[in-house]
Amino acid sequence: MEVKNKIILALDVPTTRKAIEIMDNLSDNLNTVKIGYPLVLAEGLESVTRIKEEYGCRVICDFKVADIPATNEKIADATFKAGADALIVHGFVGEDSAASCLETATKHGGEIFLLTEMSHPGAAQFLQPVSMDIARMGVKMGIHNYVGPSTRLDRLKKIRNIIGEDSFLISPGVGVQGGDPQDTLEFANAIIVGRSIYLDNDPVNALNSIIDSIEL
Ligand code: BMP
Repeated sequence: MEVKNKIILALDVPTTRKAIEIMDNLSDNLNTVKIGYPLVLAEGLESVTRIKEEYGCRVICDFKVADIPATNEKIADATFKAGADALIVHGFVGEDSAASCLETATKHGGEIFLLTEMSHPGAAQFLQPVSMDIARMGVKMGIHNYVGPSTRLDRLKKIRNIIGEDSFLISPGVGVQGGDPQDTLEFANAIIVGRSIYLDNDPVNALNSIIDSIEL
């Protein structure tokens, strides 16, 4: 797979203006960005539409959707109408809630990513005991895309084993949270990187360094 497809930029910046400034410099080396609450709560879903139109990249909306099915449907509908290609959905809320997002995504020709286990220390508190069950639920539902932690590679490996080689697994936690790009890509198809790139004094160089470390 082309290295461009292996890095997803988390655009957790406070303004569309800042997002555009970063993307003007980095978009040649990226195919996919992840946009979440930090940007959308500040600037609205128009920020998603704008980035999609301006750069034509794949946009994953990270709204970690975790509500009842009827509300999930509305959230997913608004997200795909804004131009998102994919939506990140929590699994712990159960099959009906995730199914609602999956159906809505399919209606729009979009996809969902099922979040299994998270990368932060607190994930061990409540989520970890059920994360492999969430992955199994996703497989049963026929979900193709998953999110799993780069900060616990033993767990990421287990998730990969459950979802199988043909599923698409993306992994946050690389860089500031401690995950390593190359090690993570042993199990994940792509890494998600935010602060290590957009907070760097030289984001172009930061992205290129990650690309080089992957290509080695
Ligand atoms: P950073 O590289 O700055 O740590 O950003 C990681 C990104 O991935 C953030 O957008 C964060 O919300 C998201 N994320 C995560 O870090 N861990 C998870 O388990 C799930 C996430 O979506």
